[in-house]
Amino acid sequence: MSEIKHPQERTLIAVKPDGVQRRLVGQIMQRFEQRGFKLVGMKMLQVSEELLSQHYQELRRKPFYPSLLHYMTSGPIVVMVWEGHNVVRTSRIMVGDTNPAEAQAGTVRGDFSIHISRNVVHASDSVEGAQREIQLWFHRKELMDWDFALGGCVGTILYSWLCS
Ligand code: IDP
Ligand code: MG
Repeated sequence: MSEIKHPQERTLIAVKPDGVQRRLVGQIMQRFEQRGFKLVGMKMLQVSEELLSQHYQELRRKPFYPSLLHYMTSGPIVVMVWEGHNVVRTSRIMVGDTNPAEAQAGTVRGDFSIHISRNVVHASDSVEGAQREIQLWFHRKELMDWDFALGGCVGTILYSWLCS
């Protein structure tokens, strides 16, 4: 059996301060692991307004931007990079609508939140956006390019279609 390597898509997921304070980090991570995505980066930090203004550059002129800054700097966040087939689109579906009132049950926002100003989690909204955000939040060496230690197809059976 030979293993075919494909370039894998990556996305940025962050548990926002309300998610950390409500002890939801584990449950949110579990959903991504359970789905089959691969964790390649993770850290906890108190984010600066400078970094946030770059992250949310498209929202700087929105009326809610000052309250968004206040919310996002109200405590530490946990920021992660997840990898896998179609991870950007699939994570947006898993996270649910920006407004939790519209988010489907079964999504992170639909299960854990009720108001748009406290929606628990961030997920990149496009492949290009994800690349920009990953570069903004992580140094290259903070991202782990790991694989199944035993190589070949051992372990990849559950998580990948790359074995042939
Ligand atoms: P997204 O997080 O689903 O990608 P965006 O439109 O990119 O949604 O907005 C970024 C974040 O800004 C939202 O997750 C939410 O925290 C906040 N936000 C967006 N719209 C509103 C609003 O109308 N009132 C308050 N906060 C908002
Ligand atoms: Mg967004």
